[in-house]
Amino acid sequence: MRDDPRLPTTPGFWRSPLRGPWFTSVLGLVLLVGITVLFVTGLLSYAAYNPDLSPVNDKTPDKGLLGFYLFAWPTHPHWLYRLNQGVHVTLGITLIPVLLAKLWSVVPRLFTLPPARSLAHAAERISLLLLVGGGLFEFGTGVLNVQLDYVFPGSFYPLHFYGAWVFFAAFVAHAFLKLPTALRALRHLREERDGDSGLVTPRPAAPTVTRRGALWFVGGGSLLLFATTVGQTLGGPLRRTALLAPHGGGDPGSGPNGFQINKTAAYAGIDAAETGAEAWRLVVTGRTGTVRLSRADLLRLPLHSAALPIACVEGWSTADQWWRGVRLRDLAALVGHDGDGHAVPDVFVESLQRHGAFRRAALRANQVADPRSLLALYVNGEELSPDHGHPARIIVPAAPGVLNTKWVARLTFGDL
Ligand SMILES: Nc1nc2c(c(=O)[nH]1)N[C@H]1C(S)=C(S)[C@@H](COP(=O)(O)O)O[C@H]1N2
Ligand SMILES: [Mo]
Repeated sequence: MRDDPRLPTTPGFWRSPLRGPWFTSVLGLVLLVGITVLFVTGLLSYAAYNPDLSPVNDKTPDKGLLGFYLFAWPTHPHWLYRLNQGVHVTLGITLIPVLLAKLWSVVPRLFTLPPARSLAHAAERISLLLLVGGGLFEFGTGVLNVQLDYVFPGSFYPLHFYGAWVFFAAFVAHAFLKLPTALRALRHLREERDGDSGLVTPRPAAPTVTRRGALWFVGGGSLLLFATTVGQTLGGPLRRTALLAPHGGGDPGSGPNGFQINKTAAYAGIDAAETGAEAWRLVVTGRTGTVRLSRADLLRLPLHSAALPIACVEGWSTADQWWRGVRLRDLAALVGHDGDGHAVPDVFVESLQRHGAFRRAALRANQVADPRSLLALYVNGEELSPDHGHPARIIVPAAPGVLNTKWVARLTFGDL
């Protein structure tokens, strides 16, 4: 029974002559580098959300020690989040063929019998379960988030965050155990010495492609995904090549407001009646009380310009746009945070929107203090369009798009 080649638990069931330590090792080393970069850019992306600022940004209040590295996300250089997230999403998508090929190359071992030869072997197999499960989970939730427009709004963050720690812990253990074997396999480039890897089939079928050919095939798949994704983080005509990117590609229209829109005013339930000059007031609260400002009041304050991108967690971003509006720190000064022994504090931003995960956001003091952080009224010389947040939106250098709240109604300054 144990030798029946019709059963996947029998080594002879797996017949591809491609499988072997060399093939697995090449793919494994690519993933070692790639997944490490994914982990680092992922943690940085998480830090960029100000996840420790209550009451709204903190979607993972139980992170405990896992938030050890959180720091005040900087505002320089202004394209920092655009680069970080472009690398995270583009690289993640590009690595999918490599991940699948790697799993394919080791699949016979999934069926090895007996399931555990010893305690150490059992521990190793459990760690592999976390590795494969965690990997599929992280790539899966990432792709779903990018493609399906937040199928799990809000809960994506804790899922992808805690999943990343589980996955990466198993990944580090696996890399530690396997790196010597992988390097050895690469050094013996030609001779396929199986050792006890259990990867080489005892019953090879006739080859239809060489190992190198198979690697080119995987690499070609990665290249294709890269070429149809990367356009969403690049500006100009290349954006049209982002065939796989749901928001980043396509045609956002032309003119000053002609750049990507995440949620439209209609989607967010913003009624033109509440954004008109008659109805709309900005309510600003701080140390010395509350002031209510009409759009005309805002226009009498000093206006400043800044060239800044919108960079979404989904990986798409815009080139720099010219925003014009009132500095956040000037608004803070109106309510008693004037720098005169009263340092600029954090701010809690609320929009007119009544439902949705991104209707509110918290910004940190260093973001409020930056002279390029604006409550923008204009973009590229024109009033903001309804979809880009008319009558006023937040724009902060180097911050994730989700912190750039549109249709702002209320700013509350104070330490959060
Ligand atoms: N009120 C409100 N502001 C919001 C959002 C939202 O859904 N509601 N989406 C945010 C996200 S996730 C991004 S990426 C940017 C996109 O800005 P844009 O649509 O002007 O490109 O707006 C941010 N501001
Ligand atoms: Mo976003």
